[in-house]
Amino acid sequence: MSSSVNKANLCSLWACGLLPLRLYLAYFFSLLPPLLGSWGCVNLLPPLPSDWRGGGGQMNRLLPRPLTWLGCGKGVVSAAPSPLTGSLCTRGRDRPGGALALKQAGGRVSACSLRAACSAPGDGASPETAAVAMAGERARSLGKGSTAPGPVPEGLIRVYSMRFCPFAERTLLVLKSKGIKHEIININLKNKPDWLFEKNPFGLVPILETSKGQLIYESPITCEYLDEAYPGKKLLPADPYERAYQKMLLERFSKLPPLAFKHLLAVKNGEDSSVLKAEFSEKLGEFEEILAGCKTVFYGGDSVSMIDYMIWPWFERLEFFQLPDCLQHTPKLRQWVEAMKKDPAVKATMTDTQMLKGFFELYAKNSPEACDYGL
Ligand SMILES: N[C@@H](CCC(=O)N[C@@H](CS)C(=O)NCC(=O)O)C(=O)O
Repeated sequence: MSSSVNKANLCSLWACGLLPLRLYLAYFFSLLPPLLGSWGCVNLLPPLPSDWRGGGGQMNRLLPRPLTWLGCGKGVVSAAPSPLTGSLCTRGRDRPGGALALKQAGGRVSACSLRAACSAPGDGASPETAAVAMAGERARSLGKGSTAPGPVPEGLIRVYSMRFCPFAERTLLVLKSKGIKHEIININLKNKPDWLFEKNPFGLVPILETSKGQLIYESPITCEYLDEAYPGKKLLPADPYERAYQKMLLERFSKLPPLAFKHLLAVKNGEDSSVLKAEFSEKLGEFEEILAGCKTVFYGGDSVSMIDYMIWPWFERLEFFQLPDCLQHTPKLRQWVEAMKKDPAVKATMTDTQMLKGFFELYAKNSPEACDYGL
């Protein structure tokens, strides 16, 4: 053990080994508050390795090298497997904006933000919210003042996302459809971290980051990158004309999202939305005709391909955009929607309309809580 780990930290290190076990047991048996007291646990990335549960001794074995605690916003970092891929226990109540740095002896420094840290029991948080993931689909978003997450671990790709973003959903659909191992970092788009602009000069999500530090943004580009860089089922056709055709369809479709958004705003503001609705329906009619011409279930054949995923998030949101009856005169599109709903990647990324509405209520008010709605 490094000499720079003082006695107090050493104790915490051992204590922490017992905590994940306690946390998980407590979690399952709903006994979290009495068992944990003022301790909390932030689940950083993938699930704990099974031997984590063995307690302090085994936890030490999990650490490849001794770990030095360097600093933490509020609370005390006890221990973490490195490089930040397991569970991190902190003592006390971690407040958004806290940051910490962890250093492996002789290794690199990893920084991570406690913006998404746990709510300590007794904070009014339910036992279910006492453990909050920093990375993951349901992780709280990182905002201004947060530290940029450290390097992406080998074998993973990171996506900077926002839980309600239809553009980011495209990227997630491709990640899930191809079974690509990934981690999700949610971004607070109403209170953006400064470092977001270093990842994407437009300051938008989605963004992909590779373990080599490469950054890829703009949803169609992220999706094409994933399709090309990863093996398995190819979502874009191999034939150059078919590929170009899908891209032309996407270009045509790109007129629909702004219309849907304008329609939603008009309805929300009590304005006359009928012209916008008619325009949206007309464009949808073009997609009905195209599908009828394909004579297949999906736009690229009888299995889902890239163009289906690219346009799906807006069909999923028709009710949210207050446009559900737009499919009344488009039977082919209705069949397509039903077929899409059976796709595993689509099932895994669906968001409930009520959640979308709740998010948008806050988003429209520029609330910094919007992106974390429902967490
Ligand atoms: N053309 C971009 C659009 C992405 C986009 O607009 N993302 C929204 C979230 S749904 C965003 O980041 N908004 C932040 C902002 O507008 O400042 C793409 O396809 O990736």
